[in-house]
Amino acid sequence: MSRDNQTCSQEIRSLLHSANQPLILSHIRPDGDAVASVLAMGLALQADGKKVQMVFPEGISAKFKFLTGSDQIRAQAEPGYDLVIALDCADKNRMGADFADFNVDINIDHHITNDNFARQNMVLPEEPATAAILAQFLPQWGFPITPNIADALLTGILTDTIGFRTSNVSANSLRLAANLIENGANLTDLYEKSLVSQTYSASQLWGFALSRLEKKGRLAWTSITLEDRKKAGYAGRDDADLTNILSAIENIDVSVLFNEKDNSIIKVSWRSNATVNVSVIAQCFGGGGHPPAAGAEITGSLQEVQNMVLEITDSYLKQNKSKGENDYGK
Ligand SMILES: [Mn+2]
Repeated sequence: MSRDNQTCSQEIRSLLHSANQPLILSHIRPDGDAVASVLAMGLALQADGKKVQMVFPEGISAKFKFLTGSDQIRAQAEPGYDLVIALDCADKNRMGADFADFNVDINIDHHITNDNFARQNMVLPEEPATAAILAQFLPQWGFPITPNIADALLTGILTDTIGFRTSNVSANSLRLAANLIENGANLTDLYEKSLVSQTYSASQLWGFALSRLEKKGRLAWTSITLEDRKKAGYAGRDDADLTNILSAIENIDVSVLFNEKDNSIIKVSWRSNATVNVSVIAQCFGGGGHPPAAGAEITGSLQEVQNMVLEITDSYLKQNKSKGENDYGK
């Protein structure tokens, strides 16, 4: 760890210990890592006797409600907090409209696009999940990993790495996971609940969306429409993990999912293999993310957004190919 990170880690440790009423936030449309990181930090600080607030303005997916502490999650912050912690959140706007102007004390994240918006910023883009950062540092900061905290952290790592299969998984990530299992996390149970099990309506939603699957060269895409959602009876606003299915198609470098929301907003999600950095494309559209997985929200009709995004993604792929190099780095 660099000297800067070491100093930052010590500052974070003392901020965490001197707080009495920490407020813990993450990003809008929370994924498994967001929920898991907030719960792990929340449970750790609670065990230390602090009055903790864990806030997600839109609530969390039913999928993660099996995690201990999820019943304490609230939609709004109550006054009285004395420390603001943002986890897995690349910038303040991603915290949601309610919190975008908050002064954040601690920012712990692994997004390469993080703009260091807090007083103390521990941003480690080489880590595959924010939960992996917490799994490393919570014990160093003096907060023991209980079985419930271990379950949360392993869920965060599992979901962000799609079951340890993203290219940023290292031997160290597996050692961290092994430690979590030794601390009481149940790998089989968490894997089933967070990655394998799907509702019937989610499976139907996949069917409707996959019936429109298309590809051009090494680019594949499809969409989820509002109509699909209605027909499938799918209540969630997310993509039912369809991106994980798209990213499994062979001989494809980049897959794109267009998810139609209300009010002419299209959520676009890019996934890539190790040769293309899709966070660069997402940033062109005001979004962000990681080299292998990025997203943006674009206003327009599904058709308009699809045409525009596919054109730019395709030309980026061609450019990437003609450069003959891999700017994904490692
Ligand atoms: Mn994450």
